[in-house]
Amino acid sequence: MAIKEELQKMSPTRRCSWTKHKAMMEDEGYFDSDTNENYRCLVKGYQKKMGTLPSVSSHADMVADSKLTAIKNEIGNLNSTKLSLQDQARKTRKLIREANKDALFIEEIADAIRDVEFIKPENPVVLPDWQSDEDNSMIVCLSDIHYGAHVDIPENYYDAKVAEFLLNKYADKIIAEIKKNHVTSVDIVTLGDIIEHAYMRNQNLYDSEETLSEQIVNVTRLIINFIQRIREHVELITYRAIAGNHDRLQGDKKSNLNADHAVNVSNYIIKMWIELAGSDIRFIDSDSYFTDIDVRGYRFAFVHGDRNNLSKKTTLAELGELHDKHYDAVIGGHVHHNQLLEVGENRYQVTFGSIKGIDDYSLQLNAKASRSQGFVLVNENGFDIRRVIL
Ligand SMILES: [Mn+2]
Repeated sequence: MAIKEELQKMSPTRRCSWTKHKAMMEDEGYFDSDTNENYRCLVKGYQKKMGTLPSVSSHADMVADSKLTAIKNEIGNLNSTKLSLQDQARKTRKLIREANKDALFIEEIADAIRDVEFIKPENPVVLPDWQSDEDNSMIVCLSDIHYGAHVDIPENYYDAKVAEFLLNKYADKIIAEIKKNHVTSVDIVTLGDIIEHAYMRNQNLYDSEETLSEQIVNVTRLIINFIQRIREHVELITYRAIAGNHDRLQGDKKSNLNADHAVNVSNYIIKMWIELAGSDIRFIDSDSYFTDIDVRGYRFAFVHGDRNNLSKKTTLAELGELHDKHYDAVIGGHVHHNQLLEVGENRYQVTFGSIKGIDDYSLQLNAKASRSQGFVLVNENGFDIRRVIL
C-alpha cells in the first residue's frame, strides 16, 4: 500500500528508474532466499530463538578444525616424503659407516692377534689310573669373565692380571677334581660375558682398560691357556662357547644380528689356533645363545641367562619343549651368583658365579656374591653338579 502511494507521488521519470532498479535486483537474485542477507538473518533469528544456532565460538571452531585438518594433512604429506628421503639417506650413511667399521674392526683384531703370543699346544698321552675302576666325564663351565673390566672397590679388585690369575687357579682346581674323580673326558662350555665391552653402559666406559679388539683377543688367549692346562691331564676335550649380553658388539639388543658378538670372534680365533697350531681339542659349533650336551645318557642345556630366567621354575621345561628334548639340567651364568634350583625329580636349574666378582653395579643392585664357577661330574649312575669357589 505504502509503495503504491509512494509511486504515485513520484515524478514519471523517477517512477520509471525505480521500476528498472527493482527489475535489476530481481535479476541479481536479491529476493532469492539463498542469497538474500535479510532472509538469512531472518532464518538465523528463528534458529537462535529455537536454540539450534551454533554459538559464535563453536562455529569458529568448526571452521578452524576443518582448516587445521587440511593443513595437518598437507604437512603430513610433506613430512612423510621428507622423512622417507631422510630415512633413506640415514640408512645409506649407516651402511657406509658399518662397512668401514667392520673393515676397521677386522684390521684391529688382526693387529691385536699379531701382538699376542699364543701358547703352543701339546697333546700328551694321558694314561688311565690302573688302581681305579671308576671313570667319570666332566662338564666344565666358564662364565662371566668380563675381561677388560677394572674393579677397584674395598670388596674387590679385578683387572686383566687378576683375570689371568683366577683362570689359572680355576684350572688347577679342576685338575685336582679330574685326578680325584678319575675323569677321562672333559667338555668345556663357556657361558658368555667373556668381555666387559666398553660401549654398553656409560659406567663400563670408565671401568674398561682395553679396546674392544684387545679385550676379545686377550681373553681368548687366556681361554686357550685354560683349555691347554686341562688338556695336559685329560686326552678327550671338547670346547664350545655361547654369548652373553656383554659380548654383543652393538649396544642395542634389538638391532643386533644374531652372530654379531665377541664370542663369535673368539671362537674363530680358537678354531684357528686348533687348526694352525695343531691341537687335538675338538671345537663344537653351537648356536650363539644356546647349546646342549648329551653325556652318558644325561642331557644338559646351556644358556647365558639374560634371555632365559633361571630363577623361574618353568624354564627347564620350556627349553625342553622348544628343543624337543628331556633335559636333566639347564646351566647358566649372568646373575653372578651361585644358585641350584630343583625343578623336578633330579632335574635342576643352575647358575654359577662370575670370575669378575663384585663390582659397583652389583653393589648398587645389592647383589653381593662370591666368585665362583662350577662343573658337572657324570657317570652311568648319575650326575653331580658342583661349584668351585675362587
Ligand atoms: Mn655377566
